[in-house]
Amino acid sequence: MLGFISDLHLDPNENKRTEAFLSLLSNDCIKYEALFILGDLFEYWVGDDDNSPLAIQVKESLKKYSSQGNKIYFIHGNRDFLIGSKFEKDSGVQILKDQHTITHSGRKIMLSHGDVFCTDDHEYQNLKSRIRSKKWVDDFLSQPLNKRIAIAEDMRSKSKDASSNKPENIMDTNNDSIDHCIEHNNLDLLIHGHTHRPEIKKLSNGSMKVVLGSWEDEGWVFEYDHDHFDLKSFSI
Ligand SMILES: [Mn+2]
Repeated sequence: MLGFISDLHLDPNENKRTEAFLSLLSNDCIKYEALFILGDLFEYWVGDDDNSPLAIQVKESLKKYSSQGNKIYFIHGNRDFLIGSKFEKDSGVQILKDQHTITHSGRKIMLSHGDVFCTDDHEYQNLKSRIRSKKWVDDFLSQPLNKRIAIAEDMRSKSKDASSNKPENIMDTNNDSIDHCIEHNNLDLLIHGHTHRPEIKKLSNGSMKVVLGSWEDEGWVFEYDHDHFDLKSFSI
C-alpha cells in the first residue's frame, strides 16, 4: 500500500500539527511500501541551512524513518520549493519532480503538488514563474538567514491578503487543464494537493482524481493499493 500526504504547512506556532506528523511517521506509516509528500510540508522553507528547532526535529524524524528502510519521497510545494539537496541528505527523503509518474499494480499514477493546474489564477502563475527563476532563487539564498525569514513572513501575509480578495473558483484547479493532463499522459490516477479541497473524483473516461486535504483541525492521508483506496482524515 502507498501513502500520500500534502499541505501539512508545518509551522513553529502549530505544535499539534507537527506532533501529528511525527506520530504518523513513527506509527501508521510503517504499513506503507512508500510515503509520498506532495508539497507544502512546511509553511515556508527559506533554505537548507535553516537551523530552527522545527527544521531540525522534522529532519531527524524523517531520517530515523528512512534509515529503517522506509521509502519516502517529496515533491516541492509553492511554500517549500527551496528544499534542496542538503535537506535530502539530512532527511533521507528523495525529491521527485512535480508531475512525476509512477506505476503501481498496473496503474499509471501522476503525483503533483497541484498548483500547476491552477491556470485561471494568472497573478499566482506570474509570481510563481518569477520566484522559481534561477536569478530570484540565487539572490534570495545569498541573503542572511534572518532576512530570508523576514521576506518569507512578508510573502506569506501578502499571499493571505491576495487570496482573501480572489473569487474561490480562480484559486481552484482548472478542469480542462486536469482533463488534458490525464488524457495526454494516459493516466489512471492523478493525485495532488494545494487547493485544500479534499475529494475523490471519478472522471468520465474511467480515470480518477484525488485531491489531498490540508492539515488543519484534521490531518489527511490517501491510501492506495491494487484493490483498495481511501482518503482518510483524522483529528489532530
Ligand atoms: Mn500549496
